[in-house]
Order: sequence, then structure tokens, then C-alpha cells
Amino acid sequence: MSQRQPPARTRPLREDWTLTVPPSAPSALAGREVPASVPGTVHTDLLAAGLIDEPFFDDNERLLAWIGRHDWEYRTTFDWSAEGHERHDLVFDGLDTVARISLNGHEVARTANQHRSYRVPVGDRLVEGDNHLVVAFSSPVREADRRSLQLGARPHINPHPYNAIRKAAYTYGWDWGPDMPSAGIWRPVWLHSWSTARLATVRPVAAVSGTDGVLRLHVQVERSDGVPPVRVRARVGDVTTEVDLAAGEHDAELCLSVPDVDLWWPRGHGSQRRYPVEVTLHADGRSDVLDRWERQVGFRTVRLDQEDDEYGTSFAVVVNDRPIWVRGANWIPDEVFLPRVDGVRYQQRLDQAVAANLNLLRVWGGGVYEDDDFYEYCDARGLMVWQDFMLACAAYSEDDPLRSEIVAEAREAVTRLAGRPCVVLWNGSNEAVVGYHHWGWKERLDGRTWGAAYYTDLLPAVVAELAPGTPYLPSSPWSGSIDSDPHDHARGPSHLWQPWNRLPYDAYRDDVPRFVAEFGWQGPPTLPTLWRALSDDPLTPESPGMNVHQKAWKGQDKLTDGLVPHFRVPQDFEDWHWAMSLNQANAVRFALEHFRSWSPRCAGAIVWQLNDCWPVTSWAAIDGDGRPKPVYYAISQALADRLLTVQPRGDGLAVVAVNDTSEPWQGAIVVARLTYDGVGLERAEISVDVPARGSATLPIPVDVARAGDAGGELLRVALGEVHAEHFFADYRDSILPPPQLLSSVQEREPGVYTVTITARTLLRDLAILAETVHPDARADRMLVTLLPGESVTFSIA
Ligand code: BMA
Repeated sequence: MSQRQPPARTRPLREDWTLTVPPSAPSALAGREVPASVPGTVHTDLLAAGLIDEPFFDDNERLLAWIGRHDWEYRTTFDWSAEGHERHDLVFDGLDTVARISLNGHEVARTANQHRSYRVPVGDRLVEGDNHLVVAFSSPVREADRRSLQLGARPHINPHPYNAIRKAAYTYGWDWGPDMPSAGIWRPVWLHSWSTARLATVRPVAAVSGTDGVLRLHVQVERSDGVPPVRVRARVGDVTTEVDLAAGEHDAELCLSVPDVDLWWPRGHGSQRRYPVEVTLHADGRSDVLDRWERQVGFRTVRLDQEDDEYGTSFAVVVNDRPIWVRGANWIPDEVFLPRVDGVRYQQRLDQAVAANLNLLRVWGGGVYEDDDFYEYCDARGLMVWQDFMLACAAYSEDDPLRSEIVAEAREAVTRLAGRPCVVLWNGSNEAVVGYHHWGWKERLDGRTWGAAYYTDLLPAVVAELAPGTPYLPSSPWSGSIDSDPHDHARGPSHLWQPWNRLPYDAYRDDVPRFVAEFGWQGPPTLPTLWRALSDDPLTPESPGMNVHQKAWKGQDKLTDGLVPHFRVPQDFEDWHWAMSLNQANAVRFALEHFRSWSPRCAGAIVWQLNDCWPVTSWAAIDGDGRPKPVYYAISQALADRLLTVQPRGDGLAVVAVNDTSEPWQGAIVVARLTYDGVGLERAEISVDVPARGSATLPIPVDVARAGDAGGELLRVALGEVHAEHFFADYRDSILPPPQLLSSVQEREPGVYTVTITARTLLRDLAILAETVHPDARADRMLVTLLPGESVTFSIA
């Protein structure tokens, strides 16, 4: 028996870092040394030191472009003494991106992948007393160019060859993000001192067998040379088990059964029961703990139903044998400078997702595998995660060194997220297959590889091995095989971009896709976000800052083209801003109600996009400062558990009642045709019995459904508390009366107001833009339509 070792120690290396500005930088800064944050980025360190202006302001993006073209060096000195441990590792949870790491003048590692973590044994390089650690980053722009030359240039979108380097693609500029690649130690660094053995990885695989939860824990142990047997113990709830690893053995598999397990459900379908799991590692014959791993796991089954049927091939997410109608949003990194995103910010954003009635987020493949906190909070909230591998909108070389990096990062990511009940799908790539079929790649590639082997061989094998039971999709969009046109909406998940890019939003109704993994409409950020980000005077739709903070090709033109079928173009900026914001809300509502009205033939929709990474005109529902845009409120209304919507069916109109709850929805739907003054013209009652998780389509009698004066009449449909309005004419053709209303305001508690509005005339899409009065104020609802005499109370906090 070895003599008693000190317990393992993890020591964060957060303090006393400096960043050196390279001599080639602009002369005012060259050679300067500034305090650096770890985790952090070059941009945020230079900003904190007062050496650069706020990167998101005006067109500072252009003025700061030099940063990405330089090399950057981070250094720190830390004090160390051996304290009797056998092994010492420097652990980097994330480096952005191509780096050389030296300790006390000796190079100890080279890294080239932002999507991996690195553990570097440094026992033979540490010295008693001061130790000097240097992390030197190569210019992200020049490094991408160099690697692209080496691998052979391949098609990609946006300005830089992000497909040649394993760094978050969006940092090189996207159609909603600035071209602002930074460098830095973007996740924590720590020194891990240990003896005997440690838990290298613990990979839980949770399954359901009958009424039991079955948890398999795949444990890899790293041990010092010549160490005697070690013991691995595991516990889930009250159930325990253990296994001994003889000298020289590294892998253990422990299996525990939880009888009568409570399943984890997506929100809206049941509770999010999770079970605490603990794995401990012990030296031979000793009870003290060498290493410990803790996590809450959830038990659920998940599969994709992809069946041929009369409409094509279905695509449905089925959890615990129940098809779940996916109410999703695409998630992009919440910041250009990722270390700014902490747990609090994740929670705010995910709470916003929940309040918008979403049940799934798709972590899109041009960003990053998010921090553990993100998945923990999704697990806890019942938010499902569709997880892309980080491959997006480009052809990728299948040769080394890229290939081995992709293998390593995929294995690490799948291992890290295994056992997370929220992760219901791994997706090989974003818009890779569609790029191959439709973006002219074949001619440019001239037979060279583009990543197909990743999507059809490598990545599915990684998921099957490391996360068995979690479905895998090769790419999104996808129509069943790599040779099928991914734009076939009758099969698999679709990306619908004709509406917005080329067509008005009415075109969403042109067909019934089986599942929509992307669709969206642009709108500007909220006004206080614009006021903070831009100094334009006057601020107009085409003033300089507005153009810089619009990254989509012909974005401002598309906004206008999409507006004019519905509204006249306002001349005043604030009216323009409201019209574009409302049009975005209307477009997304229109699409979501169409998709839901065709449930279950259409089995889900994922809005592009939930969030933003800086202040920008984009498809986001929540702007770069975290403020909900009007479209956010439209999403929450269109995704309510129970929805009434008036849709065209055949030659007439139908009311579709969608009931995404576990109780039937019964009663008489009252359908009334009214004048804008609220005078009843025709009325019908239609009794309905909508099954749990079902929908019913009920034709509206012709005399009710046909307007006498389209520009002055509407339909109101109501069932119990739920109601909806259908206007026969578009806004621009409606003879809406000048709004008249009564309002009263009460301060309910300090800082919380209620505002009651009573309509004297028809009020369509009423909103209180509370954030324009105080940047932190938010209204609890928006886009309310009132008939004369009706009231609504807003809460403003
Ligand atoms: C999608 C995404 C992104 C893009 C968005 C809006 O297809 O995959 O590449 O930001 O469209 O154009």
C-alpha cells in the first residue's frame, strides 16, 4: 500500500494574466502590456484597458479589423510547490484557437481547436516558486488563410475560410454577426495536482427498460505508473455498485437499475425528474475519495419517426413513445465575445425561451458546443436540445489535420453531453448537403472531399458508440439520403428561406412541410438597443450605422420588399421601426399558425433565431441587449398550448383548434363576423371536441366566412378564454379607424406598473413600447387586438 497521498487539488489560474500587444499593431498600442482576463478575449481585454473603443459601436468593427490579423500573447506567473502529488496537469477548458503553450521557457503543447479542451502533463517542467506560463495565439485570420492553402480552398460563405480552422465559424462574420474573430483563453485554465489515479471521463448512458431506469456508467481512469488496484463506486439515488480495476486497467463499466423510474419529459408533457448520480474513485482498500464526479441524469427514450406515408416521409421527435410537437427556436452564441456569457445570462435567455412557450432549442452548427450550464438549465427546464456538430454552410476537407480534430472534438462533445436528457438529437451539419446540391460546390470542388464522410460515416458512428439511444441526423435540411434534394419539403426537416429571401410571407402557405428546422423574418433590434449602438444623426433606415448593423445580403431591401405587400412604407424612422418590427412578428406568427394548423402532418417548427450576439437587424426574437422584440410576443402567442387560428381550406375558411395539452378541449366555438365598429353581422356556433395533443379543423359557414366589406370587417373566433381575430384585408387595405382609447396607470409595487387600456375604437396589435421610456422596462404582453369597449391590462416592470 502506497503511503497516504494528499487529496487532489484543482487550482484555477485566473489571476495575474497580462496580454501583450504585438509590435506590428497600430503604433499607439504596439508593445503595450495590459492586464488580461482569463477567461477572456483580446478584444475585451483591450477594451477594459481603454486601448480600443466599444467594438459594437457604429462601424468600429471595421476600425478594429486589425486585431484579427495579429498574433497575441498571454502570460502569467504563478507560485507552486510540489506538496507531495505525483502528477501535475495544466488543464485548458478552452483556447481560441491556434496556440503554443510554454511553461518556464519550454513548449509544452500546441493546440488548434476551439471546440476541444486540453490536458497537458507538466510535472517535469514545474519549479518550486515562480512559474512562467505563456499562451501565444496565432492571428485567427492569417491562420485560417494558411490552413485553407494547406488543405485546399473549399467553398464557404462569408469573408474568411472558417472551414479550414476549428474555430467558431460565426466569429469570422455571419449574416447576423460582425467579422470580429478574436483570440484568447475563452474558458477556465487550472492546474490539477493528483496522485494514484483520477477519473478521466465518466460517460453516463441512461435507458429505460420496462418500468426501470437503467444507467450505464462508462468510466475511464487515468493512473500513475505501477499503481495497485483502484475501486470505482457509483450511486444513483439509493442504488450503489462498485468495481475494482486491477493494475494496468483503465476502463470500467458500471450498471445500476432504478426501479419504477420517474421519466424526464419535455416541458408541457410532464415533470423533469432527474436523479443525482455520484461516481467516486478510491485507492485499494481505502475509503477516502481520490476523485469524484457528480451529475443529475434523467431517464427518457427518444427516437425520430421517419415513416413513408401518403404525404412523403414523416419527421417527428418521439419522447417516451409520445410524439412531441416541436416548438423550437434556433440558438446562436449569445455573444461575439463568449466569456461574457455566464450562468446568469444563460438562465435569463432560457427563461425567455420558456416564457415564449418554446420546448426545444437547436444549437446551430456555426457556433460552439455551449457550456455545461446551458445543458444543465435546459435539462432542468424541460427544454429539448437539438445539437448540431460544429460544421456549417461550407465544404470541409476530409484530410488531416482537420479530420483528426473533428474526430477528437466530436468524441469529447458527445461524451460531455451524454446522459443529458435534454439532448434529443445530434445533427451532423448545418446546410452542408444543401450547399452541395444547390450552391455550386460540385464544380468548384472538382471531385475533392466536402465532408460527406463526416456526416454519413464518422459522426453517426461516434454518436452510436458514445450516446447510444440518441438519434442522429446527417444534416439539416435533409430529405432521407445524401443524394436526395434536401429542399424536398415532403421529406424530413426543411429550411424555408424563399419567404424572406424572395417571396412575401404569404408564401409560407404554399406547401405543408413535414418539419421546419429553420424559417424566419428580419426585424430591427429594439429602439434603446439601436440608440446605444449607433450615433447616426439622423438615424434612418439607411444611415451609416444601420447599414453596418445589417449583415444580410440586400437585407434592407428585403425588409422593404417584405413590408410593402402588407404596409405602406413609413417615412418617419420610429414608424418605420415599428412597421418592420410588426411585419416580422406577423410573418413569424403567420408561419407558425400555418405549421401548427397542419399538425401532425407537420410535426414541428424551429424559428430562426432566438437570440443575437450583438446589436443588429436580424431574424432574432430577442435582440443583442437581451430585449424581446415584438416577434417574441407573437411567437409566445402562436405557440400557446391551445391555439385557435383561421386558415384557408378549400374555397373557404376554417377555424383550426390546436390542443397541445393532455386534456381534451371541448365546447362551442363562437365565430362572429363584425364590423370594425364591433357591430355583429353574422354568427355561428360550432361544437368541437379536440382530443388531447390533437387538432380539429372546422369549416366556417359561408355566410359567416365571406366578408361584405373586406376592408372594414373581421372575424372573431372564441372558445372559452381563447380567441383569435381574422382580418379579411391586409393592413394596408384595411380602413382602420384612428385609434381612440382610455388608459389608466397604477403603481402596484415600487417599479411595477399596471396599465389598463380600454378601446373606444378597434385597436389592432396594441403594444406598449415600455423600453423606450426606460431601457430596462418590459411589458408582459404585446400585440393585443381589442374591439371597441374591450380592455386589457399590461404589467410593466
Ligand atoms: C440559415 C442559417 C444561417 C443563417 C440563416 C439566415 O440557413 O443556417 O446560416 O444565418 O439562415 O440567413
